[in-house]
Amino acid sequence: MEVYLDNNATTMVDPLVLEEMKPFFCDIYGNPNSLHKFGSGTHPKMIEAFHYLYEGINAKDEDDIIITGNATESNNTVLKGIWIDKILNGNKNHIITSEVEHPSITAVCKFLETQGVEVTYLKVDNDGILEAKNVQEAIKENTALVSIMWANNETGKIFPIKEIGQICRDNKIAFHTDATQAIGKISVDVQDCNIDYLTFSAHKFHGPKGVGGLYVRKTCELSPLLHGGEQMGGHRAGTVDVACMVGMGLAMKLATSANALAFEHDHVEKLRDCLENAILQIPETIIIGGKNNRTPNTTLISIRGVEGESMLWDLNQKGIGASTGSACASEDLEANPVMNAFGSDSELAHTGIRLSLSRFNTKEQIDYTIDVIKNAVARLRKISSSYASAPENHVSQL
Ligand code: 7TS
Repeated sequence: MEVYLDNNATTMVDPLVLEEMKPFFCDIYGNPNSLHKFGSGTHPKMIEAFHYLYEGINAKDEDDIIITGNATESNNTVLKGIWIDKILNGNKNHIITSEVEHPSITAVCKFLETQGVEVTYLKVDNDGILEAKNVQEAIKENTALVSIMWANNETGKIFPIKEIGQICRDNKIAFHTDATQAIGKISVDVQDCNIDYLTFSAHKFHGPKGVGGLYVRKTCELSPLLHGGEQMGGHRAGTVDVACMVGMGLAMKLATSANALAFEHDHVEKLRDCLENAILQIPETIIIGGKNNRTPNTTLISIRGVEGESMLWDLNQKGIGASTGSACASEDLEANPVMNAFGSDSELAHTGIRLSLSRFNTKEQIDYTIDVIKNAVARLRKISSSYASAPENHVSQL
């Protein structure tokens, strides 16, 4: 059996989305900026896609959504745009973010620090939660931007975005949230949460890879990252990938409808809990960050005595795809930085596996995965020198 449990890395394109995209490769291939009918033929579906994107995050008509290449580009656009507008050409010099953001935020912040920008990296507590009051306390006279993710990609922990949005609004500070892992899993509403900039990426919600979006509230215009033609009203030059944009629009509609979000809660979350509870029956297993306040599809579990990488190998042999954490950080075998941020000891940090589900997973797949994991734990603990040598583990616990 094949089981894909790495949906926080990327998702399968929904077959309906694929069908929607197909005509834009051969039949309706004009450049949307051309004046002839080949170009304008692309417009109705592009307008529809924009409509779905606006509706999906509850943007107002007068706000902007810029189509980008991915979440990484959206995040870079916000941070570097703010740097140009408010720091290089303004009188501010401080950015607030968290220490558990995706590298497309933290690596940009590290770069900006080399340019003289001051960055505060807020800590999360032992449950992986960031408190809104920490944002309030970090604000200074010269704070240009607060950038806090909506949901963490490793743990699924949801941050208090509405409260942070209110704090930023009260202090007249621009607020960006990376909602890459929130869209399609929980309700995302830019108006309700006072958001100025919001990042999303189609391939995380069953759309195609290579396309993302950046919501920009009216009155919060940014210098563009890419200068060139007048595409996207000059906010992001370069011919848009029409097929991908149209696919992203439908993917957003399918992922954010009331029915879809209910299904995440009623189906995906139940499968995740079933998987998680079965693993928790194995002694010395814990959910990193605990069970509260998470996206419905994600669990990050530590199994004592079992290296995350070894577990992944066993799972892969049995047709199951999972992760030790973010694929973006998995080339090196350093302990997972997000787990370190939680104050986990080093063993815990090396033993995490992230299982992230989607609406396409089934109960049969989860039952199969539970069996495979139980057998893998028994095997790997038996051959683990550190686990087997601990006197308390001499009696087999499985
Ligand atoms: N922001 C968050 C919160 C993410 O989880 C990711 C990808 C990105 C930005 C970057 O997205 P992209 O569209 O530019 O690729 N996260 C992961 C992950 O957790 N495992 O692999 C990729």
